[in-house]
Amino acid sequence: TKSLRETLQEVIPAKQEQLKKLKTEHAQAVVGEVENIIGGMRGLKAMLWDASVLDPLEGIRFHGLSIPDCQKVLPAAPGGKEIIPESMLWLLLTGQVPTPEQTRELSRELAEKGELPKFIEELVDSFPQTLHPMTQLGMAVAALNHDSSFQAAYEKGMKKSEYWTHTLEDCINLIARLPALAARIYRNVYKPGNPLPAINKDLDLVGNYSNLLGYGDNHSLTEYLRLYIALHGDHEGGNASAHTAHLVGSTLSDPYLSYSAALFALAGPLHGLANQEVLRWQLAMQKELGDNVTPEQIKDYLWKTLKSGQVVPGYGHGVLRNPDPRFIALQQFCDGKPELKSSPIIELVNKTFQVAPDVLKEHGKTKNPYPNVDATSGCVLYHYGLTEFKYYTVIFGVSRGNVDYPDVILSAHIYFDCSLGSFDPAGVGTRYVVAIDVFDIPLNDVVLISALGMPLERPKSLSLDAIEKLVKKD
Ligand code: NMX
Ligand code: MLT
Repeated sequence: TKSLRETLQEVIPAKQEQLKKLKTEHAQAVVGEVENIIGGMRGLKAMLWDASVLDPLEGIRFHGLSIPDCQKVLPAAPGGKEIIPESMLWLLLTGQVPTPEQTRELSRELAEKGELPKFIEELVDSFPQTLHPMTQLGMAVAALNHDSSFQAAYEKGMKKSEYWTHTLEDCINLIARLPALAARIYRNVYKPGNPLPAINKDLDLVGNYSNLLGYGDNHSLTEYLRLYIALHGDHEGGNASAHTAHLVGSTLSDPYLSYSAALFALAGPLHGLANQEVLRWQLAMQKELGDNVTPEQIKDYLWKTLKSGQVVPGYGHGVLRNPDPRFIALQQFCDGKPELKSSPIIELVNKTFQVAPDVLKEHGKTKNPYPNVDATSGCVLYHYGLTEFKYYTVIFGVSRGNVDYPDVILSAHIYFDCSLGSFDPAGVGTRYVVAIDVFDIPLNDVVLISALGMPLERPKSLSLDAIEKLVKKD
């Protein structure tokens, strides 16, 4: 059985070769035009991203596999049925489906490396309980770079060709420590004084996380968390948190710092924080309308939200133009469990889904009137009794750390001197050709962005294969 490192050792040279060829043979090839600099860069092809592609109608595919495909082929935890982040991580990094043995070996390695350094425990314990859990997570992750293998090797003058091995080591150590870190934050903020169990070396990553959170006996919730965390892992390269990590990683900041930066992008209400906002909004609706709400009442409530100038949380997307298949997968999980299907909060989510798209279409602003993953993800946690909704984005963050960021950071480090796109900041609003050989995407002036209320940045990424296909047409 090959380990993750051995598998990557085989996969990476081929990717490097593919990139080199692309650069040498097609450096001047035009891959698109910049049309929308003041529109949050929607559709701008400006990043290399190999692991996943987001189709507006079909949704996400991970190395070509849809969510139902992944549910068929990716190994689950022993005694479980749902996909787990370890098998998703393997697929995203290598493009290959791991065997159950390879998945178990990775779970074991993560469990063995899962303890937190003492100074991190002390740091987290010193945070005020009132500090938002996402702020705590981001700060503690940044501090974990005290032990960065990448940083230490860089100081000693490592060669570029060695970057990825140290990056991988940092990523594995970081992922391994996330359950203990995220659970400690939960314990300190919501259950102070409760003891934290030791990491069980025979459990998978989420099995341990659930246990540390105090829900280890709830098999159904643990399975939900496995699915949730595996599914949230990657959503191509342009989403706000992934491209933050990509940008920071490209400076050769180590993985801890890159992931920490990404977490702070995820903490915004238009991005990952939407899962807490959805629950807040649905509970307010429930409080105002009571039980047995009718579609007509929900419709009026939606209009009230829209007319007060707020967005309907959990609806709309920068790329998707159909219901998010991650939302569908979580709904299907609930459909298979009678107690979830009849849960008042899940029923309300379903009833809202029946009405909201037509209201949003009539409202006429959003390009996508359908639910995204956040429309249901937090509400299911609420049903299970995990009701502390300011914590929900931490779980989203654990997921992105598990799967997405290693890919971001590895790409950034492997392909560090790769050049993919440029535009002239003076040319706002005009059309610029994006050639493959220039590498200079200027940083926007953040003050200006907030002063003008410019939209969320969300460019489009392309895989190596897709770029190759595109430029070969020239
Ligand atoms: N409710 C009300 N108005 C909306 C909504 C919504 N759910 N979605 C978009 N709009 C408005 C948007 O504010 C914009 O208005 P204006 O012209 O006044 O600036 C207009 O519709 C056009 O926006 P779009 O091009 O459709 O959306 P965009 O790509 O700019 O933004 C989101 C995407 C996700 C930021 C946006 O749909 C939104 O704010 N949704 C609610 C928050 C949410 O659920 N975020 C979670 C996204 C998924 N995630 O996990 O990160
Ligand atoms: C994500 O999972 O990152 C969100 O759906 C937002 C996005 O893809 O832009």
